Amino acid sequence: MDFMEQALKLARLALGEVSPNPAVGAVIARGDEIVGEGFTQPPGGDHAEIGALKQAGDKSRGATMYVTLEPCCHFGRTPPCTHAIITAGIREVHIATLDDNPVVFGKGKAELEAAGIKVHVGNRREAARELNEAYFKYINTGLPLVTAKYAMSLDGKISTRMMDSKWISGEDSRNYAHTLRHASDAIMVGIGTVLADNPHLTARGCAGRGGTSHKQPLRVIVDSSGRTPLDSCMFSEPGKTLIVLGKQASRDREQAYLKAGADTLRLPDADGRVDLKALMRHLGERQVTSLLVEGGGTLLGTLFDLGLIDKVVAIIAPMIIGGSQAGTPVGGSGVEKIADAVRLENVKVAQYGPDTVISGYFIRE
Ligand code: AOF
Ligand code: ZN
Repeated sequence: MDFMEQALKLARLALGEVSPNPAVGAVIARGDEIVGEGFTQPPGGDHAEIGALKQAGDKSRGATMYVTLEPCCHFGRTPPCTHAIITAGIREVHIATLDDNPVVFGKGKAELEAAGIKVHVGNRREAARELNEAYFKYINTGLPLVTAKYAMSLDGKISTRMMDSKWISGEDSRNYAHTLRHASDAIMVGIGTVLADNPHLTARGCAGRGGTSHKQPLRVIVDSSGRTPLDSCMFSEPGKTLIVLGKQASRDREQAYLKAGADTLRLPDADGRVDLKALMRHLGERQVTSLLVEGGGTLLGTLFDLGLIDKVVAIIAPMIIGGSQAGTPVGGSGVEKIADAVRLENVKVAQYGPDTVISGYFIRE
């Protein structure tokens, strides 16, 4: 059995439940047998290693641990995992990747080695980095990982010329989109999408896969002039809504949003519209590590123009909508020459029912 693969599986159960902490999985093995398994619990709860050690009990002595992230060696909300591993008598530790958190980086490994434990780093490193890609971006920059997600027809339209967009993607890819929402700390849309679709912006059907929480992502609405209707669906959904306003939005409107239970933030740029760079910094300060942007074309266009998108998930449905007035996924100014287009890297293609999902990353230096 591939114990690190099993540890990665366990880590996936924690994804979406433990932010701003990374989702980690740990397996303790003796020979061919697994004697303990654990995954990160919501902040303040046990780290993955502690769960696995508790399950293994006395069987930890002389055993080998497989863990997807370098064990922590600091007192945070919980005591250091390194101490617990050493005390339990674990003899060997396999770590998929070091923890970029400066208080841990390399030091967790060194502490284990100093106690005479044999440490190996790098088994399934890429998978472990990808699993916690949002955590790594956040811990290194203080900013969330920003993913642009949209569903379009084969001819590149996100709606008809009459703004009808239900449903371009099929059921399977919509379910996949909900797992993306569940794994995200926040979901963002522009005011145009709120007015056109009156979206719920909740993660449905996949909450609490590993844990017991039914945490909803923060909903972020970019609404320069305060046009979000007060009877929008999302105000009666569980979870928080943040309405980000520009200069033109009236004080009365802002008060009305607060009364409806939303948070508001006034963040005008030089033109009085929402300063999206400042918004990313604000979300980082709020410990949002991952932001899923679901459109529309105006908001995604501005984010692409500003270079604020890290990752793209494009759902492509095999249908033709047509119409030169029909909406497209990315507006804004765009580039002038094909040579200036930013290309995606690490591109992956997956099939969900009739739809094809293409994802990839913008890697900036
Ligand atoms: C681990 N195992 O399962 C996780 C780790 O405040 P605390 O005590 O929960 O610590 C948070 C930090 O611990 C977090 O920033 C990251 O460096 C590490 N996360 N470490 O050994 C785990 N989730
Ligand atoms: Zn720990």
